[in-house]
Amino acid sequence: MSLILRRTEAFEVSVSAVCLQNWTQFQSSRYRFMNTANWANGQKRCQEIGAMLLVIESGAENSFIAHELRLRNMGRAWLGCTDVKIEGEWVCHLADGIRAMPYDDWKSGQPNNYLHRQHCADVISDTGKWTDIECYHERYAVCEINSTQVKVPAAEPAVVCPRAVATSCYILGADGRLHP
Ligand SMILES: [Ca+2]
Ligand SMILES: [Ca+2]
Repeated sequence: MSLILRRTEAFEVSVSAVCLQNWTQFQSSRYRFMNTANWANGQKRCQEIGAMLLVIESGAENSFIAHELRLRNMGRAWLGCTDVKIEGEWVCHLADGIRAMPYDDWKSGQPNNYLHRQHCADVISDTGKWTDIECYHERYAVCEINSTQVKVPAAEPAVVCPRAVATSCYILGADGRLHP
């Protein structure tokens, strides 16, 4: 019984180790850079791959993301943060719930809630500065997974791990290290 359980755990770890190669790492987070979508659809696509829209928590992370966006020729990307519920009260959607915005880098004059309908936040890759805009706009979706809470959904391996790649999976040994 316990042997079977251990084998299952090892398999899950091996799948995560391979699949997460498609993600870009910075500190304790991994990111996947997706196509444009409106805010709600961007969040939905991230959730479908076990992630959430990017939430930036430090100046270092902000600079990293702006740089990665520029490398990909991506102009503006969503942040997983809105003030749609209470105007001016910015909150961010994390895997374990909604929290007050942990960090901000608003562009001068932003957020301005122009025409009283700008309730989603985006980051501009050129400067790393943020603006509030209408949530229906199309922006790149950057999905983020915190490595400390990695949960690769069952559907993910079939999509991103071709059979040839899966043969190089790693097994988590009893010593806590990954082995080929
Ligand atoms: Ca607003
Ligand atoms: Ca604005």
